[in-house]
Amino acid sequence: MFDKRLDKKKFKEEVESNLKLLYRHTIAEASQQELFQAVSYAVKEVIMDDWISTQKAVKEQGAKTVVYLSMEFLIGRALGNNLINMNSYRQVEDCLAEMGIDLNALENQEPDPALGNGGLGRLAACFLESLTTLGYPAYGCGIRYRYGMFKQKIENGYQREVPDDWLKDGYPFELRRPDFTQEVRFGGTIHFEKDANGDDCFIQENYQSVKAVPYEIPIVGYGNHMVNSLCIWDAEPIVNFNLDSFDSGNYHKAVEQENIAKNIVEVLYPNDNHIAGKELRLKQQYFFISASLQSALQKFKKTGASIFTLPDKVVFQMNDTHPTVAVAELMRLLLDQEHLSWEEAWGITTKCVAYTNHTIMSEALEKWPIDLFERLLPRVYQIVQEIDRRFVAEVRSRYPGNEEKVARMAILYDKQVRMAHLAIVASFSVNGVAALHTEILKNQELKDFYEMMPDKFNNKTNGVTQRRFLMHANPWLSDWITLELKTTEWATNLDLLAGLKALVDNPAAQSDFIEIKKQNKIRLAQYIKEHNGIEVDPESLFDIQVKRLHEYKRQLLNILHVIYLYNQIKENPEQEVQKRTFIFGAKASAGYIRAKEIIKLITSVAEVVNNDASIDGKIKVVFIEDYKVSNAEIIFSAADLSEQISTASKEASGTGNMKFMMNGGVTIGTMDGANVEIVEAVGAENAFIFGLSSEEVIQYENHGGYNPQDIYNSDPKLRQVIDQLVDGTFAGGDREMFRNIYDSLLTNKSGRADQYFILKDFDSYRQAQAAAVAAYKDKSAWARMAMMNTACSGKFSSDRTIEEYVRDIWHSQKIQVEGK
Ligand code: GL4
Repeated sequence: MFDKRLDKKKFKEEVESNLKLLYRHTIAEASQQELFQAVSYAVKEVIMDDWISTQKAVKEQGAKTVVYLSMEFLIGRALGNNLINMNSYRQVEDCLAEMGIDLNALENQEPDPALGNGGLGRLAACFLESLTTLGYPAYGCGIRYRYGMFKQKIENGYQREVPDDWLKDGYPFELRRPDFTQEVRFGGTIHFEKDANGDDCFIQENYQSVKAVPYEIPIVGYGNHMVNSLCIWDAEPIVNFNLDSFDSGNYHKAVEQENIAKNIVEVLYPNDNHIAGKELRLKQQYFFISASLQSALQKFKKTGASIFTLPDKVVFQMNDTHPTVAVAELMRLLLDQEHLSWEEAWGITTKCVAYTNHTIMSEALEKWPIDLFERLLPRVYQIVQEIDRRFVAEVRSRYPGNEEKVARMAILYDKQVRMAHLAIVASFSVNGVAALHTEILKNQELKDFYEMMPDKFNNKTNGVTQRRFLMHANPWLSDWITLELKTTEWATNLDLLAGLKALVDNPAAQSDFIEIKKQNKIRLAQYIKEHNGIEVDPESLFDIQVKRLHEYKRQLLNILHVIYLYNQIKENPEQEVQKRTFIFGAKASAGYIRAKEIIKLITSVAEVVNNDASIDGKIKVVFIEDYKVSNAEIIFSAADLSEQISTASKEASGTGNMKFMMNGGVTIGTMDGANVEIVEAVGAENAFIFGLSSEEVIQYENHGGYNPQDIYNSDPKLRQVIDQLVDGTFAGGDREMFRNIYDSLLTNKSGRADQYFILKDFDSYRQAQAAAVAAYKDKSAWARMAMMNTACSGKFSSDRTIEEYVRDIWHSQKIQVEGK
């Protein structure tokens, strides 16, 4: 239904007037970027009314607000999605076409706001969208990084990082809100003095401070006129850089302040599942947390309610440990500004904060050196000390004489602040992100805490928004679903997809489904041709692995298997084989050398395989440059096989697995993360499962690993593949290029040999691959399988996830917004 306010004539006039106002241009004179800006402002104009009425309704109805605290929000492009959620995509497309403007081309002008690394940041974005679609008052708090996730260029097969200057043309959807500026203080010294009333008053001196200025981005709900906000903080110097400084000799000071402020929000740390532990990162954390909490308290106090009712009105969800300093900052505000007693402040804080754990990777565990923490945040550190002192006393009284337990559980230990412990101690809820992950937290990683406080622990299996990853990403499939189900209601009730089960054996429906998949494969093939210059055959099986590059995600297992296939094809040139295209997309953290070596291996194998005329194009390998939210939408819809092959126990959940599933991609994967629940939903016969179980992996790990040499010696075909890493086959004769990868698999030069069980799982993966290819031969059986995946994906909507958070953790209420 066309949004009434999006009157065609008015919309056209608006676009023209925006062009004139912004650029002094007419449509004929405008560049595509200028048109994108003008159209976006016209759309924002409509959003604005709903934004205003939503904020009014939130105030009036006084419902409990969810504040999602996150260092990352990987929101992706907004124009297309806002139009989808306003139910106006097709109408605006037509309207623009009448003006000679191609909406799709304009969408491609939008920078991809990449304020996140991968799954964790994208989840935060899906959550805000679902919260809004479901009608809950909520907002996200994060950082307005000047440079987001770097852009990836592949040069000579290697990754090169290019800064992501996403703000260079101006971002039309954001709104600067200088009225809500906060001051954030770092460092200095602290002491107490008595104030005029004789109360203890806390004094901080010689500190550095910066101004935190919020920008708001509208989060548009689907078809409900509700608009929540993502609030991202920019840092500005307190002393404005002005010409007077020259005269007063303050020039240096002014420049210094400017630099301190600029530095804080300069760049997103490009690490996923890994902590760099840099001082600037702690500054970023405190900066956005202090600003967010000060601002939330101010908003609350304006209502005139007693501070003791804060937990009835707001809940702070901490997205991993990155925002955990919020625990101590909230205490600080309640103690020093509201003058509450420790017990009162702790009572409120522990009813307001909840924590989500997103990983068990040990290198991702945040621990800050105490001396750094204390120097940067002297008052906050005092508070953490007191929280620790009280908690340790509690552990001692609960487990008398068990000093080992105390050492394992303390917040301050070995000259470090353990952020996860602080988060767990203060939070009223601790959740994992998939059933298996939560069990591992309870029984392994966080066992001591689970035993002491079992009621806090709960699971919330991740989900993704079908508005972006189905409706926007796959319009052909979306239209077909609507046609078959005779309703668009699946847009807000994804369980309705189960209705498609009735069609999986229907030949006409199967051929529709196959045809839609083919169209999506053609679209991706065009993208690959344009961006990689490689021709791929849309009739071939598209086998896709897109996600961050990490050893535990095992892109290496995938490419080793490609090498194995290549060898087999070369040895048996006459044998009929299924034509396949192996597609990879992955960014490696800038400092993660092994990950970068694996990218080079993939691109090198691609080079050899794609240019070997003797295999007649039977397999092709493509590494898609710069994997990001916008091209992800094209990629998910085109997959036949979805590679979810992490070492069991390591992938907390995964969310790409869900995006593939919705779009009819069939999983080849291990029993890890949410794969377990995907298989449960779709049936083991509609997925290809292989490899060690998480229990087996954990068993091996607890006993020092296993010996990959045994496998290397007993499997000649696998040995050939491994040897090819160091015989120059894929390195133009260079025997050293992939030596480190080779060593990591066979020796324990740097850590345990084959730490991620690649050799151990290879044979089982090879069999699963063979089974998948055999199944693909039967087009009808494959279509059935793919359709079953879409039909059973209802559970993996982030709407379901959010309803569970609301039911078990947040207890917030929906609000009504009047759509005009
Ligand atoms: C992650 C997990 O690695 C990933 O499995 C999960 O789906 C995601 C969202 O919960 O969180 N944790 C970190 S750290 N980065 C992720 O993507």
